[in-house]
Amino acid sequence: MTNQLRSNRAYLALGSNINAEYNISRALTLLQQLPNCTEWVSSHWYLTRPWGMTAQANFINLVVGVTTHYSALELFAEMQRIELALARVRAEKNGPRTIDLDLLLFGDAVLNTPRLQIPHLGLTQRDFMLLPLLEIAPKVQHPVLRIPLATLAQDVIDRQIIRRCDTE
Ligand code: PH2
Ligand code: MG
Ligand code: MG
Repeated sequence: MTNQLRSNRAYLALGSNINAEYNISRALTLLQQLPNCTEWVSSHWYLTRPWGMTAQANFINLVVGVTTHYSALELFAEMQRIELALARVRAEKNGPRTIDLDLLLFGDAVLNTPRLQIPHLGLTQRDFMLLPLLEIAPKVQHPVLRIPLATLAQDVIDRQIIRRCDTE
């Protein structure tokens, strides 16, 4: 059930490497139409090398922040609905995708279910999640490790970011 009184600040990662500019714009429009969600902010868009399965097109990645009255599971369900609306077909693990919406942080929540893990398990290893997140939330702490994400960002070994896109 939606709790109308409590709100949380959540951070979502967006990624696409099929028709990326179009699909990311569509996803942002659909996200911003969600009820129970206000104060959207967006990082810049970043052109990134594929992580994991490397024989695929470069990605565009960014992170958005939102204040929401949804629970984490409710917000995640809405994100999955938007992925389906954008005709995401889950073919290969880490393979090409029209849109990927990942929930990085949800307030101070720590969640470990088969469907959803918060913080996102890739957050501390992926520069394309950490750097855009720090752009819009420079002081945010890791809810388990209780240290600033800015400190963790210094230790990221794999660097996927090629450059910031100058149009967005
Ligand atoms: N997402 C993946 C796998 N690899 N690589 C980049 N650069 N950006 C992504 O968003 C990405 C990826 C699985 O979700
Ligand atoms: Mg992902
Ligand atoms: Mg995903």
